[in-house]
Amino acid sequence: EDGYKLWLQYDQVQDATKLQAYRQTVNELVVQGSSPTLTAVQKELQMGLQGLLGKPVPASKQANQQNILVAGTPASSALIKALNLDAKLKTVGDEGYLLLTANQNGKKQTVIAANTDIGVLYGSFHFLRLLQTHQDISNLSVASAPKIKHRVLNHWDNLDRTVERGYAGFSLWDWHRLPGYIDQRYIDYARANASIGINGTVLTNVNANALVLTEDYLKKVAALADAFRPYGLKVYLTARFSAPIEIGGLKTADPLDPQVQAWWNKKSDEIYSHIPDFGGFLVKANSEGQPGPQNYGRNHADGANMLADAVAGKGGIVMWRAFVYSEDEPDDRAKQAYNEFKPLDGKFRDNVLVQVKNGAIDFQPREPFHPLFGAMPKTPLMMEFQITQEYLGQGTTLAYLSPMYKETLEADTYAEGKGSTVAKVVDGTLHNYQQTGIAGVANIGNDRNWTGHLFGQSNWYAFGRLAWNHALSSEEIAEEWVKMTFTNDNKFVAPVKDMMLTSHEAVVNYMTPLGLHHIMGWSHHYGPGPWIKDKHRADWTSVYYHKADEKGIGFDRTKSGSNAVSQYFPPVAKTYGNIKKVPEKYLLWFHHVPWDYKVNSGRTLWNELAYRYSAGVDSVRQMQKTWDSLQGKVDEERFQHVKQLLAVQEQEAEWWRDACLLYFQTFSKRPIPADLEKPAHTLDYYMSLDPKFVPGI
Ligand code: BDP
Repeated sequence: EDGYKLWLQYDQVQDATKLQAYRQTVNELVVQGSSPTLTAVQKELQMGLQGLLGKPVPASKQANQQNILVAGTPASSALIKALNLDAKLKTVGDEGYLLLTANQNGKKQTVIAANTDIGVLYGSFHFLRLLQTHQDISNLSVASAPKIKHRVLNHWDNLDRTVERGYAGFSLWDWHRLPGYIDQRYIDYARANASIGINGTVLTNVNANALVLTEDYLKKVAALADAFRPYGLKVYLTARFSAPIEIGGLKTADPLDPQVQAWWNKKSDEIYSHIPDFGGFLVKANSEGQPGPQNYGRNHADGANMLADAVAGKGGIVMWRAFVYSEDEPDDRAKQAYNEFKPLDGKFRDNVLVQVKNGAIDFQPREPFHPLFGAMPKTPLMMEFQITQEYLGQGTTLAYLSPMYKETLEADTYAEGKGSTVAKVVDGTLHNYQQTGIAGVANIGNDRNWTGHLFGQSNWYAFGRLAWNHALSSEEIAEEWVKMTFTNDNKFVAPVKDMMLTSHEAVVNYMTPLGLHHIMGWSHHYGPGPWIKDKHRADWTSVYYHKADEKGIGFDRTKSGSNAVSQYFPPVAKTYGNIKKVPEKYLLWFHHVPWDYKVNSGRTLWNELAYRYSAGVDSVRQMQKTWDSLQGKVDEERFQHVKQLLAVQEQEAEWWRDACLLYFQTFSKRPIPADLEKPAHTLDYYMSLDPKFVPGI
């Protein structure tokens, strides 16, 4: 097994009692009605059941037998209609579904019912998951609906198939062979997304290329959209703000210029003529060199609204990113997005969502939640998480990210008093947003196993599951994923789940403990580079963020420093701003702390730092031991893949620990505690390694 099948393995159920019960319950499959999505439903159920039950399940248009599985909508299926589910179906909306055990004309039925075909497909995947994870299906009563409307992957894929911050090969989109050639991968990609409820995909990099908006490319995009459509996956594109100049021959891209507006309107017509259900645009503007409305003295709302108007009549949306910070701005980078966007609250069209990264810097291994969440009650804010591990060890690191996502989602903004969690902002319940969305920067490439590191699949999976239902626990999600991907054998599931649940903290410990951030190698962000300084942008150096000196370490974001804490609502500002109250995990994010400051453990800050770095390494070694003990419980191919990568990760963890401690020691001038492992090399050695990883330097 090479991992291609992801969590949709559909291996035969090994538990004999369960197998027998499932076989009895599902004698026959009845999917009435016809549509591409219902065809996908039938195909998936037949394939899944054949695998799981170890025998084909006959499909029929009539209920001939006892113990049938019926899937459909009241509109497409007389059997579903006869169940009179209207009241229940009302509660699950356009994409939700019911899983029920029912009796009709004396025949026992297992029912997958929804208002729409896509709801039926989501329900079918849920049903299969129950079997994949050995749940009881004899008396089903499930109602499920997504909490967030737009659940979207962001591919940072370039048209030459390189992937920005991608560590799993090249882009899945084979532009050269499109539109004529539809790779089976596209279908399997759509299946995988549908299985976790992801309903949108932005095909192209936020650092955008206008070419994708030309006729030839639109035909290719349309072919992908056609392949994805039965699976409920809408296609979106990134819009390069200067496209009217680059491909339209105009002299300006000023959003208030009527010619520019007309160009986008026409472009939108053209796009929709190829892709009638086109989702809309994702835009990175006036950020890291991307053009935007500010080039013309306009603001983000002017830019977003122009594009929003172009797609509004066709049901499109604009996801306008709030990831902005300027090298000319002397203020703390962490404050800039808030300062720019907060005053624009209420100024955006109804079909604009402002897409905000989970934290105010940039996808660090750990960040406190972005202060914009809760601060824009009149503007739907959508969450942007990073699934690809840009700052998290990239392709060689096992880090299960659900705990990181949950940490942000569960954080309390106090925007409307206690309990105003980020999740409630994002799902729209706090401020009654009409549009809601969540995006994950994809970790998917054309590697055979999709994500490079096999465990990267769990992050794609977790993102989708949380996008559907952010109330799920990281543990539940891990358990599902392990069972579906590998086995239900609890001797495997329990230790692997534990390993996953501790893995993110392990990485935080050996990279950026106690609130440290952005100390990775210059530009590539792989490996330690706390010594990075004197570059053309201060806010891309490490010393800007850790501020280590003889006295201590950390970024003072309290009143005595940048006062970034003031952007949070008062209860949060008070907690984060108080060195005694701030959660220790954010200590150095908000405070410049003396080396001898006593932390919760009773140790000095310096010693604590040393212990944390070491603990991170120890955790990786523990993961190795756990994995080694599981040889034989998983196929050798996947076993060896993970084993080798864990060995690489151990070396990286040591590298991080040693490089960071030696470097910070030049300021702290204190010894590494005697009971800890000593660095293997000198600081000069580690500093000499770094640039070699950077092409062109
Ligand atoms: C940073 C990446 C950069 C992206 C940027 C973004 O380093 O490659 O273009 O974010 O999100 O994390 O736009």
